[in-house]
Amino acid sequence: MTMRIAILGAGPSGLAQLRAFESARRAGAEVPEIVCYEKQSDLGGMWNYTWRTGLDAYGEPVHGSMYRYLWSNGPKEALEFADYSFEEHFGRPIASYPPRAVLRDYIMGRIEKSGVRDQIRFNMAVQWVDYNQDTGLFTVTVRDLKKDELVTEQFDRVIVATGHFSTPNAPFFEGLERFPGRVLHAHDFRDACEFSGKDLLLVGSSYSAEDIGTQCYKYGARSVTFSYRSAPMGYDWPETFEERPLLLRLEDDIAHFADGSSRKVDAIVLCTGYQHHFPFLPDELTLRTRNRLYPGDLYKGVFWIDNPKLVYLGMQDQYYTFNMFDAQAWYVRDEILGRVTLPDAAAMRADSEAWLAREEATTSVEEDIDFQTAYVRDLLDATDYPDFNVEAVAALFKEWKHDKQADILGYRNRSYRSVLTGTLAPPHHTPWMEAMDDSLEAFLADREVPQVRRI
Ligand code: FAD
Ligand code: NA7
Repeated sequence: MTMRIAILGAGPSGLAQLRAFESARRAGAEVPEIVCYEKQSDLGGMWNYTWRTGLDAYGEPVHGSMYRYLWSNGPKEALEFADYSFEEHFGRPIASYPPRAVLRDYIMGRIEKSGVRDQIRFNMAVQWVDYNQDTGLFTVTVRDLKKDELVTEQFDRVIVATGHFSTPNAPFFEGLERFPGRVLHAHDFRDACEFSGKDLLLVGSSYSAEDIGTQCYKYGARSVTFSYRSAPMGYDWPETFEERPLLLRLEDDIAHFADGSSRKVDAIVLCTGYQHHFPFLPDELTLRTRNRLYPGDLYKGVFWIDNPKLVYLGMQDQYYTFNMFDAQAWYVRDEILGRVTLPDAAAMRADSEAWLAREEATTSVEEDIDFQTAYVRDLLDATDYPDFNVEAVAALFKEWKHDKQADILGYRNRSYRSVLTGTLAPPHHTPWMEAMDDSLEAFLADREVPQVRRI
């Protein structure tokens, strides 16, 4: 009987897995039967924008955490698929920091070209996965959302690619329940225009805080106060920004901070990160980790050591994204096709722990970038994924960090060189702070299309 594989999720990670098998099939390999379950009605994962928050049309938790006016927060040259350049997709060089719709178009382009869409079953939400020790098979139970029916199928392998930026980590602060303004987690943030003219408090000091803060400023917020738990971000912020230590409590609309200071705010966004959440997995198969570069219990960052027939893709905190998911997917494919053999459990655990220790020893962003670069390099060297100069991408990430530090509102105006094509990206027609329209059409136009500013 043909081996059967279930891929859970059709975001960039799940799509990377489909694409990896397809490339082997086209090269003449016999590949397993693959079923990819996706609860949304289209592929693209997080890159699909939805206006919905809370529950979707079928009562499932809304996956999307992306918002309107979201532009890539890293240069596109750092995430380029090694087998499909931006230049190939768009037919010409484009600027380094595209808005969400442009990146989604790029993801879709590779997939439509590879013809794997037929393997995806849309509107199918995975409810439960069981492993039977006796048969060595997984039973996957999925709700067909349109028919409102449960469907059960058996598989030899399960690949979890459901992402980890959808279930909010939402801490409580005393007085929050009586705060008179709007309180939301970044997961539910959709439109910066809502906060025009307002004094905003953002709790957190990482990517979401920084990006939602600068967005809100761009679209007219009166002031932005960040509250950090560990350390301030330390950018050269505009005058109406400030960074304060941890929020201790709220009294009505007055926020009190750990340094004894206070200020009145109109709305609060908890930019406090996400939980790895797998409600469809039994305890013994569930990955438990904080957001880190090397989650434990996984060999090569992907194989569940206690039962390597279960794989997790894309569960790392991410400098690298699309190209790292590809490197993982190609490696997983080769193990499934018998081209790579896994060592015994003790050796896998020792290897994983060595990586964990190495991650824990890093002391700077540069070392973190080097760490993830070494991880991607380790995977790349073992497969036929088109080799790309991952060390040159690491240099891009360091340049990006430097550019951000130098100019948090202007770093998206910079251009970087593709390590695939050697092309230096052209500048965008409009500085990011003035580019109010985030559509694909506006981005790809020769110049800014005038529009009314909606504030
Ligand atoms: P996801 O994209 O999250 O896809 C997971 C898929 O699994 C989804 O389609 C979901 O519907 C599906 N799924 C989940 N549960 C189930 C279930 N039970 N049954 C069936 N299907 C299910 N990365 C960048 O490279 N650049 C950026 O600028 C950038 N900005 C970001 C901004 C925000 C606000 C967020 C949240 C993330 C950002 N990222 C960015 C990271 C982004 O998450 C990755 O680029 C990428 O989307 C991760 O791919 P994934 O396939 O692992 O997960
Ligand atoms: P991150 O990068 O995981 O960061 C979470 C932030 O939330 C970080 O600054 C944490 O502080 C802070 N945090 C977490 N818990 C608390 C509590 N209890 N109190 C105060 N602050 C807290 O998540 P992001 O949402 O920023 O980014 C995730 C992805 O979304 C990323 O890929 C982006 O591109 C978009 P810490 O530093 O740990 O003290």
